[in-house]
Amino acid sequence: MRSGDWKYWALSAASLLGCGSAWAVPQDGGINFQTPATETAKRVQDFHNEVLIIIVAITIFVTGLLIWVMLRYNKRANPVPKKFSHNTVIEILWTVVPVLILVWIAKGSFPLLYEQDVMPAEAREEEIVDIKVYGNMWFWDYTYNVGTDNEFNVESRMLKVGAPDPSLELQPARGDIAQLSVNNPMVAPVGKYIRLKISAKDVIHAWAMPQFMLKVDAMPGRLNQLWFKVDEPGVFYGQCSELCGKDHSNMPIELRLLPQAQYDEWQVQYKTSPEAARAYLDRVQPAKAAQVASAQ
Ligand SMILES: [Cu+2]
Repeated sequence: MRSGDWKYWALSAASLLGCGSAWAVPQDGGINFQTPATETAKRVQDFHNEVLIIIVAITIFVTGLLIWVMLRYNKRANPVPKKFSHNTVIEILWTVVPVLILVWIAKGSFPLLYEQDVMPAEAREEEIVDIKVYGNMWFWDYTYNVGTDNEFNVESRMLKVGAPDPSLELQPARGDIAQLSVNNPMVAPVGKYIRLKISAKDVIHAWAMPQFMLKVDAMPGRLNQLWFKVDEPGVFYGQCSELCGKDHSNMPIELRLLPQAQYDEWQVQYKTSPEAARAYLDRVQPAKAAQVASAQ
């Protein structure tokens, strides 16, 4: 899509108005959030919109005050200034009103932070899937079936044009997206509560998934937690969001959500070989088809 295109402007205007769109991947010229894919993400975006209104109102009010003071009380307009230096009423007001605004923002913000971290009480044990996420310089690795005999680890590395290793070659025909697609995507089942245990093996990274409005630092020596539940299969993209070194930009996150049966089969295939698992993923969920479907 080119910026001269009428569609570009129409869609930009639509996203400005908060209508959103069904895009699953970042788009050229996009300025709003990606479409929320979880209930939590919807609530976070709604909260963002509320806070935006408050910020705009405060900015207009303060700008208006400044202009009024500059025009009304400059040396020419007001040659003999008054000498008073206190006004109790106004001083109480400009303390209490901002405090009330901040309390109101905190009231909306803290429950959301808690919600992103702690799974809802209705999540039953058999609906919870734990995946360990580790940041490394400069790739992610994911551990599945943590603590069981079936535990295995998958390294997820960014695909590039002209990569020295052929398995890391970017294939746009397959639906690969530069800077976002990886060799071994993270895979999780739909309709389950996916609980992520996030840490790092060297420096601080951050696991971020815009469509879920989730982001948390991956800290060496510390375990952070996030969870999400999505009811439709799909392909989601995120990136490391903590400047972690020279190849920070080489740490995208590609997440494939599959129905449980396909998730189980992907695990079986991965035991055979990572290549077999990748081929299976491309067969059941071609990234290109997912992009086309979500752009409609
Ligand atoms: Cu990183």
